[in-house]
Amino acid sequence: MDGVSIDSLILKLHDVNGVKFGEYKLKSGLMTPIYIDLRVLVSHPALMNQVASLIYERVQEEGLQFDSVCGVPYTALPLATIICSQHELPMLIRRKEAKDYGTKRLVEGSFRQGDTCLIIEDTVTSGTSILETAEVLYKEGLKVTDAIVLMDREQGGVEMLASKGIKLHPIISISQLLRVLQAAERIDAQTAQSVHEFIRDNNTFRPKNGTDSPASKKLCVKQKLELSYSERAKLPNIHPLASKLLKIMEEKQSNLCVSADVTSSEELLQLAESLGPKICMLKTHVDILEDYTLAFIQKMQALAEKHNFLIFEDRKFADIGNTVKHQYEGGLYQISSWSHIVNAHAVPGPGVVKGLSAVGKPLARGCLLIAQMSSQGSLAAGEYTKAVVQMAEEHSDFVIGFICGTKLTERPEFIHMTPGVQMQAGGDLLGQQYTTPEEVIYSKASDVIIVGRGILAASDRLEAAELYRKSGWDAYRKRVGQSSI
Ligand code: S5P
Repeated sequence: MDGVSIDSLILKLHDVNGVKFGEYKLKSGLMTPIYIDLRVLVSHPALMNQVASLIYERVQEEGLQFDSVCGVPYTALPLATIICSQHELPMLIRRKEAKDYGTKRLVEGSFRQGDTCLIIEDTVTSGTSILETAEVLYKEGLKVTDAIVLMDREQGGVEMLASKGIKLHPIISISQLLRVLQAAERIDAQTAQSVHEFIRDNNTFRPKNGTDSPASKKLCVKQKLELSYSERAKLPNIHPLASKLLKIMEEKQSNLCVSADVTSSEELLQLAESLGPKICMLKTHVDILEDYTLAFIQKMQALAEKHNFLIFEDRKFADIGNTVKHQYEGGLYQISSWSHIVNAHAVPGPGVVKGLSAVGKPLARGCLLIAQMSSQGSLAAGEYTKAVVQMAEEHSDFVIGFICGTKLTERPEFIHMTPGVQMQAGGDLLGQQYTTPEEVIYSKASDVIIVGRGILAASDRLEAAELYRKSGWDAYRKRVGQSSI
């Protein structure tokens, strides 16, 4: 499925009023700035066919195995019919109410106990409609492992269904929809922003940060409402590099990134060799090295391969797009040629991401935006942080996450990485502030701890790295409910 056909589909859905902006009241009474109503599709047969084809392409891309297909009544019912008819797939119909005569069946069509049924839906908010349909199918002895949805409002449906064992494959996300409509000047930046905010503030899956009581927090953990690193690695919209990182983390049981702030390349290589097995990522400040050479960086890359970690050059780009492009690609260090991940300040505006992306995207690199800083008096806070999150959402084809102190978005595709970590809270004389691995990963729900002097200043660096690895990993297991609390 190519981006062009999705983009054109989004514009057509907007043309036929399938997507509307304004003030609309939801069933729940909540006012929403965006209203998606795809019931209108039945009046546009060409569009209907295009949607059906995209859904079927997705089925093939994912290599889904199933015995029958069921559309969630009513909007997805004709979509399922078209797909099943065109590809000669057996279909099932779920009745909304059992008829009061005859067989009283809730599911029409032939099937065997233990058969797998693929669910098709037009729009997902919380995922409840899909779950209701799945529950009716379960009662008939059917299995449901996957569901495909045309439009995902990104309000927690993917996560909720994953927690119930159903993998949801969205074709269009609301962020993509907003991006395309804004690029085509169908909506302005303010409208896009208000929808982003609404989506962010109305996640149906988990109570908002700060408002949940300790008891409900505990409940969340116990019910395993949070996706594991490996579940997130398989999310349909995830950036390949974020997916790779999450897989490494799970495989090595490590959410530790060592900040290798040393000035000799020999020492850096020694660190990478000895701590390599303990870490998911090695962070460098290449410009503090006194003896940088091409041969050194090649050795570094070989060690990253050998020990399966990613390299993150903490360059903190912060200039106009054209300048950062050169800084990233050229000069003495040619960072883009060896660093899997770089980071950037959002202060110049989206141009900085566009400039870096022009170089990094073709190389399958990724970028972290600095949304918060660990240093005392940091100006990266409040509205600025919110704007950074929005910038990341609008460039999720290159931005894979954030440098931050706490989890900033419920979108599980984004990786949160936190510096300023030591076993004991405190700080240094130049404004650095430290939090513990437990606090960062468990309480603040970040994903990766970045540790420099906590390890570098230890008499036994390997032993210290193992302590941080274990502490970060235990906190993660506790968070996702893989250990007792
Ligand atoms: O807000 C930040 C962002 C970063 S990337 N605070 C930070 O400390 N960092 C970096 O993390 C910083 O440049 C340093 O390389 C590392 C923290 O090192 P430590 O020795 O204080 O753990």
